[in-house]
Amino acid sequence: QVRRAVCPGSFDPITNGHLDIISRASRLYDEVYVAVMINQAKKGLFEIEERIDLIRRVTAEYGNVRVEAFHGLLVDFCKQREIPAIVKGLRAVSDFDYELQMAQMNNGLSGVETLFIPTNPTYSFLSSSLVKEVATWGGDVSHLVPAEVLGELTERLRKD
Ligand code: COD
Repeated sequence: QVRRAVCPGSFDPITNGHLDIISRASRLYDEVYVAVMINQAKKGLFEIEERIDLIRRVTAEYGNVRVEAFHGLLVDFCKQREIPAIVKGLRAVSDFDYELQMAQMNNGLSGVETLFIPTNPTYSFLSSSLVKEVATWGGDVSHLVPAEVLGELTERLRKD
């Protein structure tokens, strides 16, 4: 039996913090899905297709990671692909409140389990929104995102 898990998120854009969790999950499971969840209320900096393209480029080396977009409930994404486990990174206690709620809701909805991986402390302060804010004002984020993302980010913010 193939062991599958999903790492869900917005990934607008993917950071080294996300990548750390995805790479660690890829060592624990046979197949890891990265689900780019579509939230129509939140217009991002990157289009969904651009986010997917960036994630594919930076996870290609792992060999067992598949990247897909999804519009709907995470539990339905899991059901359709027979994925029994959600893997999330925990940055700090402050993440835990909301993550626990979502984990319990998802388990109640469909029985899917959520597993937490403690963030590499190097990335415990890192989020996509802070990266965008710092980059907007010319701050150096080169150590916080993969090189592919840095290139796109600089280009994008220059255009806007
Ligand atoms: N270090 C380690 N892990 C990190 C870091 C970091 N620095 N930053 C983020 N992560 C991990 C966390 O596990 C985080 O949850 C995940 O990456 C994604 O992060 P983001 O910021 O890209 O994504 P969010 O927080 O916007 O994602 C929320 C979801 C899209 C997962 C959630 O809203 C969802 O499941 N939506 C689908 C609709 C649904 O099913 N709703 C009901 C939920 S009960």
